[in-house]
Amino acid sequence: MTQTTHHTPASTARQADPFPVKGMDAVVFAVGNAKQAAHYYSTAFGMKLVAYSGPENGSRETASYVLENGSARFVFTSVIKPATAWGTFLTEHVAAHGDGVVDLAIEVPDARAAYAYAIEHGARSVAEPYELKDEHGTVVLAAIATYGKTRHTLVERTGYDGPYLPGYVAADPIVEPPAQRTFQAVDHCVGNVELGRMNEWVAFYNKVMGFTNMKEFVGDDIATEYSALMSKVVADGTLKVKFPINEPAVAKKKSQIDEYLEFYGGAGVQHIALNTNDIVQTVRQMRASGVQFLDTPDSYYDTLGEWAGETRVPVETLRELKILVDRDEDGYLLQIFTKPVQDRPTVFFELIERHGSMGFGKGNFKALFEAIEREQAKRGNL
Ligand code: TYF
Ligand code: FE
Repeated sequence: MTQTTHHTPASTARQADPFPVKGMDAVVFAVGNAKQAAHYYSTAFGMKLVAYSGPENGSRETASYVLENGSARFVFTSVIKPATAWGTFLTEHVAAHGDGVVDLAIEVPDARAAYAYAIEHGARSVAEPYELKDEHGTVVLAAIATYGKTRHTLVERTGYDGPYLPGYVAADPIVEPPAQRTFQAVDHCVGNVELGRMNEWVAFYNKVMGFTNMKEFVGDDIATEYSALMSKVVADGTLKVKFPINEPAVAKKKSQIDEYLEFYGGAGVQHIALNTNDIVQTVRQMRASGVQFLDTPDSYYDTLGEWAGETRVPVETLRELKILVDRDEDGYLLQIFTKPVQDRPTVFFELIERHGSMGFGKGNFKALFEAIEREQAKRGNL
């Protein structure tokens, strides 16, 4: 059911890494009300507010809240009164797309070099390299365009010791973060692109960032059978930054990707997957805080042991919390998906606990896509 592509060995990729990255720097969301979003991601997702930029510290155009959980960093920005092209962009973005991701920022050791490589290999410039300075040091930033209106800001922050970027001040947590961390890193960031454009965007990451294709993808056979989508994954040579790209497939039912494209108003970020070391505790906590997860039928758990084997979590606990399991030659993973986190059926989150497997849950695609289709049907979009 899955096919295998050639995967560049990590050692080869390291030797000649044309586009070294340190990891994800931040996922930046443009939202209608950043103050309330910061509250939700604090109380429901267990993140911690660490930095703020707004009128009180000289930013009269936008309010931005920076939340962290381990190395995962989310920034929520909303417009107070547009004054520059950035304020106009954000206003129009929220009007057209609802709450969504405007920037998958990547931390790089050398932003000027990364930007130059990307532009040389066909990237469209959004911002030429520039420096921001304050008493904590200097940050170099540059930005290139990706699918839809999404961008990748390239962030060079080595030696900078401020709470986020110059222009931000440290902020106290909104609530006391949970005693046990809910998640600690961004595992992967998924984009939905228009029908027929997946390979173009995969080629973009191959060329512009030297990313290679990971072996897991949804082929034509799966697409027409039940998934109604095609998917390929690109990653940097160290697998710290992983970007699956989906496109709709023509199948028996209306694709979940078509639903996203219709309601988002074009291509954009579909889901952000977050690494957790204790998915059971995290799901319990998030459910108790009101986060809604996709349902999984009991029949999934009735046959789970036969193919997934033993995991560190008893099947009855997985069944209770609707956590999914997948296993491959390298190990297993536990994962679960939230329902969309805004009124539009667009952006959602995944929690993933990896035990060796570097896959994305291909064994769950059928169960997962059926669960998504049940939600689509409730919304009248199937
Ligand atoms: O990131 C992935 O590939 C998995 C599976 O619409 C997935 O999380 C793929 C497509 C999709 C939802 C989940
Ligand atoms: Fe995922």
